[in-house]
Amino acid sequence: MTVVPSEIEVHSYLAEGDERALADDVLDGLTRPFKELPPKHFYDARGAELFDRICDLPEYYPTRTERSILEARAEEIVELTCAAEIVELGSGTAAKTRILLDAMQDAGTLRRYVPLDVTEQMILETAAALVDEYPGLLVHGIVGDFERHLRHLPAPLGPRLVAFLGGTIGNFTPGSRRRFLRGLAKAMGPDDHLLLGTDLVKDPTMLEAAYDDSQGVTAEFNRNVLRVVNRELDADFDVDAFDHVAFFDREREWIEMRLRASSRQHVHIGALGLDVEFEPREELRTEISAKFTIKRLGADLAASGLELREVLTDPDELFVLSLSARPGG
Ligand code: AVJ
Repeated sequence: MTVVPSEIEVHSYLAEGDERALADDVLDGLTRPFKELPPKHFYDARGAELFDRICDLPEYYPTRTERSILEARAEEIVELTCAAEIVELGSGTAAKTRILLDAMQDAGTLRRYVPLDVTEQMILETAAALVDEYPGLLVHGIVGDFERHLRHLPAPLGPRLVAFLGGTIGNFTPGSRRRFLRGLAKAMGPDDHLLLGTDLVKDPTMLEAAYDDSQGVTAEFNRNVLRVVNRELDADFDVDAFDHVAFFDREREWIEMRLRASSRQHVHIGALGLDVEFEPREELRTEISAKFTIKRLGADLAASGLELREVLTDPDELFVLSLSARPGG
């Protein structure tokens, strides 16, 4: 039996509805003329591990760049926000969060960490490690989906820093991005700040290399979504018959990842009683990862009821961490 220290509480809002969400997305996405699956289904245990490997790839600059900005500016972020707690959306292993927690501890403002993630095990392990590392820290974990469960955030213990790091905001299409940010703004109080990580528009060669690495880790990550569908929905995708495709769409300013059938494919999805056909070279879109200009970032935030207060970037302007808040707050 595991003993959970009293500083930790974890609430789960995911139930059987979870597999339903995959089933709905598969039914929706694979019966369209232009097939598509949302990227959130990449992240089973194997997908999360592959993503961790991506973050360490030489071509994948966002993770280390965001970390370097955090290291350089954490003290300033804490000073500007007076944050007593971090609410982290898609917290994962909280690797970069510790930089902020350290700065809050040094400033004497640190009270609580509120991680929100779909993986309960990850939240439990991270919570246990953090209460050891930060004496007196409270952890209120939420096992849920940041698109659906923001209303379950606990009442604040002080000024909140809502952290949405890594550039994950780029996975939203422009319309749903603003809807999401609007919901976030509504969940924030006048003393709260949003710390948002966004990848910037840059040389397409550099962008495309980051999503098509020489070791093929991203390709495996991409194909992993088919393994998830095979396992969870009793499907029979021939995973190796799909090639990894990644390109920068210059007009839409986003990276798009697709899986291309190398030959005609018939796929049966047992749990849905659904048969899907892929023509030779037909593509399935698996992810968009939007890249920003600072101007568009400000416009998206403003349209969502948030005011851009600080733009923190690296010397090469590859990535931005922005601080924003409700106007007047
Ligand atoms: C986790 C969404 C930020 O878009 O860069 C990495 C996911 N996909 N390589 C990104 C990803 C392919 C990543 N995010």
